[in-house]
Amino acid sequence: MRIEDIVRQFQVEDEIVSCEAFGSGHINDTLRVRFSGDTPDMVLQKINVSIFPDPYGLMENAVHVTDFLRDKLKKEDRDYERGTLAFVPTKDGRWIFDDGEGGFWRMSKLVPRTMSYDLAENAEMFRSSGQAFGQFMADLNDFPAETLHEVIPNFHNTVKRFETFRKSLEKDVMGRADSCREEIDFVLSHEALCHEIVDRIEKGILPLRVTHNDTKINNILMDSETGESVCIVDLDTVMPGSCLYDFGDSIRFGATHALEDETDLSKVDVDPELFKAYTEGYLSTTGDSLTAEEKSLLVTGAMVITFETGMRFLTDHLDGDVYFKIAHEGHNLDRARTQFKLVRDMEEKRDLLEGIVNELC
Ligand code: GN1
Ligand code: MG
Repeated sequence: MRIEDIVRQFQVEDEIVSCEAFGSGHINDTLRVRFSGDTPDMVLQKINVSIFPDPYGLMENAVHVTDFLRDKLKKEDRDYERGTLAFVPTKDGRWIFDDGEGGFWRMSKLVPRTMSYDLAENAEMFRSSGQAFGQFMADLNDFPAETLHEVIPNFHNTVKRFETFRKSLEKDVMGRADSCREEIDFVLSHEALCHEIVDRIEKGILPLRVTHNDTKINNILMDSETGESVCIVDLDTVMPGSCLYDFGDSIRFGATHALEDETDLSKVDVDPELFKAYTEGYLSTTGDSLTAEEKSLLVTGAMVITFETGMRFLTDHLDGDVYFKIAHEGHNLDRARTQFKLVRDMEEKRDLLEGIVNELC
């Protein structure tokens, strides 16, 4: 089906003027669509159903969460027009258009006058992203978690991720294991890390909250003039989880000056100043809702999710790149290497990072 015909299924009247690839996600295909007339630009996404097998459940979550947030923003006199995503229904009133060829599409309004960044331009921007993700969690504190579909079961179950890694290593379908022994050994020697959060959730020591689960800085739209955080996007993985994964994932991706796939590992490390800025922002909005246990495990959370993400990239490299989109052969291995370098750096800087958290708590 042509893109024009797909766009026409949604409740927009004007004609398409252009359509271009948008954003830097690794899973879904994302397009920015411009129209003639007054119709604002839209974001059209093809949901990757081999990863999200229940696109209807996924959209039910996303619409429920954005409606909930919009109501709250309105009541509290905050920017409800730009502060949360607005999805556009199809002409027959659904949130998904099934093109009959395996494509499941959704559309949302592009949030005007915003930009997203793969790296924070400065500490202030990163602090603002911490505030926004903390606020997101605080805003969803009274969201009815039991109504959410678990779109990807065990998404951040690091112990299960480790088992999956081991199976892929045993199979070694691409015959790649020999060429990444160092990275494999890194994973195998860090098995204990997988239990830090999972075991505490199971024992009831850590609470489950409604979490975002993909808190990369590029999942926040920033005001193009002021650089302030405006809107959190990519609500596909909003599910019950631990805030430690959310906090940690932001640190993993953003408290460094290197991209996720940087090949010069000497550039890959955690910048304590960025770490401090994010933590300050996050704690300013999560406030009293974090438990003492959660606060004491923030650095651990960063290490666990960085390790988990590296392990997922390495698993996909061994599997033959069937999950994350790649731009070249070995791309997932490059990504795994940056993550493991970050874990090593966090291990070295652990006391320093813990000191920063203690000062701020
Ligand atoms: C994927 O598609 P994207 O970039 O939003 C992945 C996240 C990873 C991230 C690594 C559903 O997110 O879990 O942390 O790549 N999303 C899914 O950059 O697996
Ligand atoms: Mg995502």
